[in-house]
Amino acid sequence: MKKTQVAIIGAGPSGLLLGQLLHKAGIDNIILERHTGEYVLGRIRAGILEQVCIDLMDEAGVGERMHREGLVHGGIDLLFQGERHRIDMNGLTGGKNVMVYGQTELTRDLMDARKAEGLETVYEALDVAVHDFDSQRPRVTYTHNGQAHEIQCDFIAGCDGFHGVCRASVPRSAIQEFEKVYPFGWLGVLSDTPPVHEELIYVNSPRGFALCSMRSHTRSRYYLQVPLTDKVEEWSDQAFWDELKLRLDPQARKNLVTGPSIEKSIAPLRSFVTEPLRFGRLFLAGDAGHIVPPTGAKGLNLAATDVKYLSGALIEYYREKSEAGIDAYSEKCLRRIWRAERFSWWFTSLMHRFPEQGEIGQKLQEAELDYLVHSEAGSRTIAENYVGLPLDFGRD
Ligand code: RFL
Ligand code: PHB
Repeated sequence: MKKTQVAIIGAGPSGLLLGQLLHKAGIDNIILERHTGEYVLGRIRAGILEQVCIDLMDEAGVGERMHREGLVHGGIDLLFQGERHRIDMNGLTGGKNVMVYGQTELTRDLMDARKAEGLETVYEALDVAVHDFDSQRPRVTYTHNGQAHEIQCDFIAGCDGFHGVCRASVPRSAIQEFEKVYPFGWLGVLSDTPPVHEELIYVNSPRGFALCSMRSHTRSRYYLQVPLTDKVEEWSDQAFWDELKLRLDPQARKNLVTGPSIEKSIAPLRSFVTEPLRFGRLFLAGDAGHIVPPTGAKGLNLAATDVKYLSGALIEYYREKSEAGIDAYSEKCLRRIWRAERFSWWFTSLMHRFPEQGEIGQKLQEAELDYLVHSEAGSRTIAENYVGLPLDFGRD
């Protein structure tokens, strides 16, 4: 039987960041991860960090490479009716920016730091089960290399993503779930080609949404809205580039450099929130508690805010013997989560083609976009949400 203060389930960005922040504060923790480290690093996901996330990486002492290699962006382009319009996020928010730095890189930095400090992460931990979190002595059981193990802990942090075991272990009567599944997915391609533009381009076209993103000056990430029935094997690289070109403006089409894909996958789009996020001594953080459609680039950033609040609450518990922080955790997170859910849902609704809404749906979206890009108030509403609303937003 092992003992630790906080047992963390999941070695994605939430679990690793939490582990690092707790360790910095002298709080012992063990991470259990179902997959191998290479598998976790192989999942190509988020690319955009808000300032809150950047600050947290610094606080965790792992921000050095991010500042060196990350690309600072002060604006995004919106493309509709064949024309591009820049949203000057920096100018509209009093100097705020976002940073292009892949989730893979952020995860790698956190993994390396954890390894360098000799902290325990059990990869390929199978059959993880959480027990007695409604008591003072929670336990976690799992098998590793065919052997059964048990950890006794003070708290369990469920950082195990949407399909994890923690949320699923909460009695149905204690939890409420809110969900919306969108009738399309994103087909993503990663390629070692220079990005088509120096900032991101979000595209509303009658053929569907597209996004031109990047990981560096030499690596691009592109997405296409596709029907949920599409299979990734049916999309050749050539078919992907051809379709992307049809959704771009003439200038971008001319600038687009194509090449072989180094990753290609389809992700479904979902809005999902769990209430509450705390069940006795079990906490949910990141995708374990909520999912946003990726259009607003909010998923990883919300996970970072949960972790900020959770690490703060646990540090307060151990240092000051106060439960005020852990009692407030769920409510504090949910307020920010619902704001990001709203923005992500709205931006998704504005930018994607909803076939059941017909031609009038497309026309109304174009009229709304035309208003937004030509109104300072409209542009600012996009800008301030995209860079991330202040942590104390709405607190009088
Ligand atoms: P993760 O990354 O899913 O990690 C959870 C980890 O838990 C492990 N696990 C278990 N371990 C042990 N036992 C079990 N029973 C377990 N069950 C699961 C899993 O193996 C995994 O390693 O959740 P986390 O840490 O909360 O991180 C959340 C982010 O990954 C996610 O919100 C973002 O990727 C969302 N997202 C984006 N977010 C942004 O902020 N900006 C973006 O630009 C952005 N782009 C995206 C995205 C997500 C996308 N997809 C694929 C949904 C783009 C895409 C296409
Ligand atoms: C990405 O680069 O993967 C990315 C960027 C912005 C988004 C979603 C995904 O809104």
